[in-house]
Amino acid sequence: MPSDNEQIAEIFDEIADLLEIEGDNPFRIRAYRTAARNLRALNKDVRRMREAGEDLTDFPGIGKDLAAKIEEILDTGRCRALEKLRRKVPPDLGELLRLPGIGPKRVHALYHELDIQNLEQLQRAARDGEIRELSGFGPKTEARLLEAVEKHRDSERRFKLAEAARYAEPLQAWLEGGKNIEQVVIAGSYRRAKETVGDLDILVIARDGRQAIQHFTHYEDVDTVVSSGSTRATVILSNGLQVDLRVVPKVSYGAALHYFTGSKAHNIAVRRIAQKKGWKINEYGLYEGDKRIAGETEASLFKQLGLAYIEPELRENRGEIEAAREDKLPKLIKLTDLRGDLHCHTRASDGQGSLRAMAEAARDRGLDYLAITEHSKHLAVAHGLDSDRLLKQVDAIAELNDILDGITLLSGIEVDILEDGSLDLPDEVLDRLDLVIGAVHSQFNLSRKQQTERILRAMDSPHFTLLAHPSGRLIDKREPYAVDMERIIHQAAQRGCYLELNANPDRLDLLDSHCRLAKEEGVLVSINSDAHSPAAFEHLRFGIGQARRGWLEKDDVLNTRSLTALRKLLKQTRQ
Ligand code: DGT
Ligand code: CA
Ligand code: CA
Repeated sequence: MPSDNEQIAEIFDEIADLLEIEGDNPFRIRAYRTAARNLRALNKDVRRMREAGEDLTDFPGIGKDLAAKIEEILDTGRCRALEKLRRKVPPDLGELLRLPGIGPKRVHALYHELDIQNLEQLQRAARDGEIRELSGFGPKTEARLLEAVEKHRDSERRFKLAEAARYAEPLQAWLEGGKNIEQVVIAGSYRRAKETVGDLDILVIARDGRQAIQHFTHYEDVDTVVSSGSTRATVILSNGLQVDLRVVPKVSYGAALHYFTGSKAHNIAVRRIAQKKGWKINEYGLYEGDKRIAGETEASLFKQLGLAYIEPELRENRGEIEAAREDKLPKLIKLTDLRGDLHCHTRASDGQGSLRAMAEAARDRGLDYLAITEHSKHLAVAHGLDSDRLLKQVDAIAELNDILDGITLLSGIEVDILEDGSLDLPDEVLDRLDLVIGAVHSQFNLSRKQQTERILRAMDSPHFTLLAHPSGRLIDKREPYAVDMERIIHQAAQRGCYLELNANPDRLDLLDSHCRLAKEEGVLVSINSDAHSPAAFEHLRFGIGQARRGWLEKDDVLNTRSLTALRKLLKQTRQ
């Protein structure tokens, strides 16, 4: 189906959904639905038909009003009527409509009588027995709704990037071992290094599509084959992760890779550029009329469109296209740019390795320095160190440094920032360390103002070097605490201290948008593993992915500096 038709059909469907929830005129709603269906059934491109001078109102079900909307979408890529509706209706209500057993009338009632705006609220209300009280619902409907919403939320489950990688990498290796399979790449949000992925989108170049699909569906970890054909298949792995695989021809490989890497917002913006030039872009290539003018590689596609090559992590339509046009894209940081790691734990607090084991593991990853930063005493559950234990560790580190080859250990601490913003250890002890990481581990529920003041006050300490996991969020588990991050970043610039990007896959904190803000303010970011075991230096690669999503370059990152340069910078933060 031509992609313009699909785009317009999607817009019309969404308008119909929103009108239904609003309780609009049923005839009007049906007109949008019918038009969407007809557009999908049509095997001609509306754009071409219009350019050929055909009258859109000649189609079945398209009146003057809808024809005008189609023209608006073709010309501008936008639809103002939809935008207006979206502003009026809470954004997640449309999801409720997609549940079995719930139509627009019911969404209307749930919204207007119980103020239910999304699946989570629906689930809670059903569990609390509130829904049976509504007229026209009753206990049976409530139970059915609860079951439907739970099932739906299960299938909507997202996987943390690291967990997806544990499944994706062996699968990729399996595919690469397949007969006649030339190339395998995982596209989608996985390639963009999003913090979580909904499913995996794999592209394969193969001489024989059917054979490649066979090989895929026979992977040992496949739990269910949802569909399988000659060029595409969808399966669910044993952990519930869905994998879509497509076999693409070599000449279309770049176009397909670009299309299925996304994001959708980026794709739409790129498509607009092609349209402005009078070209057409889809997953098979970039076309001028019927002639393919690019698409075998992503590079050829960008080049033809007048854009510099855009790294996948930047493809979110957050300014990367404008930057590519002006050749002002950042040269993104790479894993091999890291020279050290400034945050890890040993058995002395809640880690699992000895000092030496951690040092050697970091060295084996190619790092030149590693800061040992245990918890402080306030965090009793993690066996936080008091002054005595910490000073003993400082001595032990000095001794070990004398005999270690190929890596230097630094003495630090991950000190608790107490509720009033003071640090959990006395100044004269902190003074003995190479660096001090301040961390919020308690009182997550302070008001935004109190939380901000607390952190700002901690940063004022003369020994403060680096703010650990600045937002405090745990992906899927704990929302970021309320805090004025802009002010904290601004203050870090004034004060001359740094922010951590904690690479633990459950955290990935600094958030990508805040990385960009830090860069703009000139605040260096330290990408730290927060390793609690020798194997956990592996986390650094996920931190790099996050930093790249935040537009960071080598020079924006503190621990790309040589040990000598780092020591100088650490000294400067002391006041
Ligand atoms: P996910 O799986 O939710 O983590 O996110 P993605 O980005 O992997 O999304 P997915 O799996 O639905 O689709 C893969 C890519 O395919 C997406 O990034 C862009 C492209 N794509 C999917 N649907 C559309 C669409 O309706 N329009 C356009 N232009 N591109 C789409
Ligand atoms: Ca995906
Ligand atoms: Ca997908």
